[in-house]
Amino acid sequence: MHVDVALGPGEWEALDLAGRVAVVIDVLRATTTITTALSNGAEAVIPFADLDECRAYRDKEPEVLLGGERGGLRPEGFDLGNSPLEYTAERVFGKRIAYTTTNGTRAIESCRGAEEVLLGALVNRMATAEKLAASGLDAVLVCAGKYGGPNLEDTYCAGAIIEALKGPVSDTMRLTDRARIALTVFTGLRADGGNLLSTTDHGRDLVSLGFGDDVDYCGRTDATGTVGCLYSTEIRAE
Ligand code: 3SL
Repeated sequence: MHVDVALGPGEWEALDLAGRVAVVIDVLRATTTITTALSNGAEAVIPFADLDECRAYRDKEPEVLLGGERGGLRPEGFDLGNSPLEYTAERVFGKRIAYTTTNGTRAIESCRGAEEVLLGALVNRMATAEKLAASGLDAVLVCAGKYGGPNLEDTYCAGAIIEALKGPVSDTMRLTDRARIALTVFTGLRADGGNLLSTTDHGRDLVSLGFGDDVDYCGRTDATGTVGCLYSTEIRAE
């Protein structure tokens, strides 16, 4: 199994995704929030890179919830922001959610050429690795990053998923240099465990916006077995 990592948006365009599984990673907070919504029974999350397109979708389908953020905050007229803690079973069970964020939904959009697209985060790290191993396909872990470049939390999560993959496919796993960078970040920082996220650039921004509880939640490794998968235009639990 060949495993590559796109560390940030500058690397998305050159990716050859044909015949591969892409795993989108935006630990703070998009892929954690989508995973939480699905694990709390949301029927589907419909991702939009563009805010106006997301609103227009709800105009056509008034029963959907609108969720997401700009600048970390709930956009005007939205039902839900981007805090995973808002996506409780009471709010989302059985619902379809039209969802847009600054980086995460753009990263999902960039993976449409892949054979399969999974949504990975720390909260579903082991479950994501198991789905990857079961696919038998080569993998590209696509980090959302920040400010057009890499960030620590997504690189760390990519490394955590690769580490978890070692069990099932160690004999056949071939890592690119970028995948080895992610694994090295993970092995070097894993002792920091749950405290790591709050020390990152984006973690600090979220804490200063009052989302410290989100940052703690996003660091709960292997909290769920739910993995979102993109089916055409919708993300559903696999
Ligand atoms: O950019 C994104 O996709 C978001 O996850 C960013 S935030 O954590 O909601 O600020």
